[in-house]
This record gives sequence, structure tokens and C-alpha cells, in this order.
Amino acid sequence: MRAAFDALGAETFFASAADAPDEGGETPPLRAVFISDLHLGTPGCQAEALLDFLKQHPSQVLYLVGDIVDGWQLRRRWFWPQAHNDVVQKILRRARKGCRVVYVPGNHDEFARQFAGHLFGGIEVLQEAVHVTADGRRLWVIHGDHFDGVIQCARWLAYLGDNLYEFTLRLNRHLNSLRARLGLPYWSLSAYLKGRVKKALNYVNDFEAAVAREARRRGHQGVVCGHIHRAEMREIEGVLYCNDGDWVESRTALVEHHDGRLEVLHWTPIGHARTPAARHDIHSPAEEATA
Ligand SMILES: [Mn+2]
Repeated sequence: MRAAFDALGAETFFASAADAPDEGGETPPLRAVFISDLHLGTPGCQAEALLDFLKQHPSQVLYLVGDIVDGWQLRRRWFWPQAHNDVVQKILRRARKGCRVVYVPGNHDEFARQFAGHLFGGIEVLQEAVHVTADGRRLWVIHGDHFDGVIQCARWLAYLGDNLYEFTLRLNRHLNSLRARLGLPYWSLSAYLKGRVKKALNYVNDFEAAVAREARRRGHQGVVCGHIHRAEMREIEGVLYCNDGDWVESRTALVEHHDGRLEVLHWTPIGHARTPAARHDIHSPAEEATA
């Protein structure tokens, strides 16, 4: 894992300021952006969409809520196309332009957890963070894998699940290139399957409830996490549960506006029939993306 990190470190983490500026000096339109589960280093990562999203959503603070680089996959097979490099460059550039960038590692990039408390190219690495919204709410920021019983109980099971998941994503890609050729809109097979299967197993509900309960126990008004690749924002037992989704299937992010209002954004390509970006507020979960 260190090798993978070092390989990244040499070229990308300390890149020079040669790139063109695209963020002006005035206050960015958003107070905070939360993204997670980019899974850079895997073919499933939708890096171009993410680049486009980042370009269009400058913020004062950017939270990277784990599974940013997929060390598990990179260790098996090195995969690092230009677009993935561009994402790292884009994030570093954002830090250089004065955006506060906070990186809370997840389970797929747990190699970065050993660097908690350090700065890398202006990026703060933290085990967990607390974000205070403009209207004074304290949001606990964690990736969420500690709540995943499967991972805690049997690590090899998690790896097995990971392989199956990769397979579904690959199938999803082929399916969607076929759909694109037929002129059909993007449709996420893995999100669909997870919506069906995991909902049936109550996995998602259990996860959400467990995370919200722990946030409340710690005295926070809300929580922002990722990990289960299912964007969501709703009250659970008096705690605001926010999940910023992912960039392998649902292409979602959580943002905070300057008045403290939180919103889940779904990225949709420009020129696509269903633009502008589908948005939803607190009482309408991301069913349209996953069901
Ligand atoms: Mn994860």
C-alpha cells in the first residue's frame, strides 16, 4: 500500500502550480462540498463526470469523505488513466487556490489513515471531522465503514463482496455502452441491484440507523458519510443523516449553501435530455437514481 501511495505521491500529490486557474478570487458559490467513494484507480470511477462536477461547483471547503483512491484494487492491478490523475490535480489546485480540503479516509484507502493529522499538498488528512454549518449545526464527518458489520466480522468476506461488486460494475459499463449505442439514457445496474437486494436485507436501513445513533450519542446534530454508495438526506431519530453517495454509479454529492441549507446533487451530463441536474430535498430520497 505504501508503494501505491508513494507512486502517487511523487507525481501527483506535490504537483507544481502549472495548471490554468479556473477559480476566481471572489467567494465561491457554495460553502461546502462533500464527495466520497470516487474509487480512483478502478475502471468504475466516473472521473470525467467528477471533473465536470468539480469545475462547476467551487466551494470554500471540500470534504473528501473516504474511498477516494481505491488501494484494494490498485494493489491487485495497477489502473491509473489520465482522467484519474486530472481529478487529483484538480483537488490539489483547489487547495492551492484557497479552498480548505479535508480528507477523511475510508476502508479502500485505509493506507491514508496512518497519515491522519498531516498535511499533503495543502490537504488535511483526518480520521474524522466535524463540520459546523452556517446555521450552527454540528455535522460529524466520517466515511462509515466502521459500521459495516460484514467488514468488521470477516475481512475475507468483504474482499469477496468487493470482487462481486467489481464484476457488477463491469457488467454495468458494458450494458450502458450498449444502451448509449441504442440511444437510451444511462441506467445503473449495480445501483438497481443494490437498491433491491440490500434493501431486502435491511442493510442500508441498519447502516443509516447505526450511523445516526452514534452521531447523536456523540452530541452532533447530524452526520455526513459515504461508503454504502447511496445518496440520502433525511432525519433519523432527530439526527440529520446525510450520505453524499458515490462516483462509480450514482454520481452524487452533498453541498452546503451559504445560508446553511444542505442539498444532495445528482450530476447529469450537459446536453443530456434529462438536464438540468435532478435535485432533491430532505424528504425525497434518491430513489430516482437507484430504484
Ligand atoms: Mn467504503
